[in-house]
Amino acid sequence: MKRTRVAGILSAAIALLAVAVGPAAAQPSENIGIISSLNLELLYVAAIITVVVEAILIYTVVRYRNNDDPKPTQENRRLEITWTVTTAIVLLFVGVTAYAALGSPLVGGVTAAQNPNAVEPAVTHDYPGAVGPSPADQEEVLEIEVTAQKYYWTFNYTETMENGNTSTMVSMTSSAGEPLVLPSNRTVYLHVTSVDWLHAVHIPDLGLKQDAMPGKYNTITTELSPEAEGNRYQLYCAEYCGVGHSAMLGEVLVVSDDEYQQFVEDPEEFLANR
Ligand SMILES: [Cu+2]
Repeated sequence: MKRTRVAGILSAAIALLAVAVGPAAAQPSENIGIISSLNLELLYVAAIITVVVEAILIYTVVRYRNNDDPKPTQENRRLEITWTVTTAIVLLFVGVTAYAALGSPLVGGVTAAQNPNAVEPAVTHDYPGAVGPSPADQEEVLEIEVTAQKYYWTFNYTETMENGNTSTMVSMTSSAGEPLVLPSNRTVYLHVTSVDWLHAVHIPDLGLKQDAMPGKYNTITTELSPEAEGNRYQLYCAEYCGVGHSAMLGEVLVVSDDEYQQFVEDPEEFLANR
């Protein structure tokens, strides 16, 4: 049975591809690496399906072009099982690969369930939703509060003091042309919120996107690769928020850990030389 064979080949090809698609080339952040790999996997599978479907279509048109008396297909159980099972395999593949990507904190955000013993997040507003790092990672994780407001962004570089309160080391605003400065090779937590209404932070090249909601924090995380050092990335507002929305922009500047220490010690001096 030809159709069964085609379905078998298709299923085998999808399974092979799922194994064969390796990690994408060096990316500026782990987040965008995961998203790009998922896109590629889905694209390869979609390309194979397109070729198979078009081949069957063209074959059918050519093969039966002189049939002046076509008969409708009567019940064909084998055909029905084939197209049901093939579709199920494709949907399962899409679901499982997408779930694997979305389940990562780098794509789906940091949740309390993933950090059950999390320390208090270093945030300045009394809003719920922010998730702090686990105690073992507390020293290593850099926490930054990203606050949206009509029509600019505030970046608060925060830390937890010994008495448990949050102190802000540095505060920068996009309206003053100041970038969000991120060190490479270090886990960064961005606690995203808004003080008026809905906005959304979006840094497409780094694979970062999250809603900024009033009265609530959403925590996202990233780790930037050393190849991104010295680069600037565009930050957008991705939620239509009013007349100033299209100008609600910012920049992300990636630096080395040493440069980041210089920045925290004297932000004005550091940024003046950039
Ligand atoms: Cu907006």
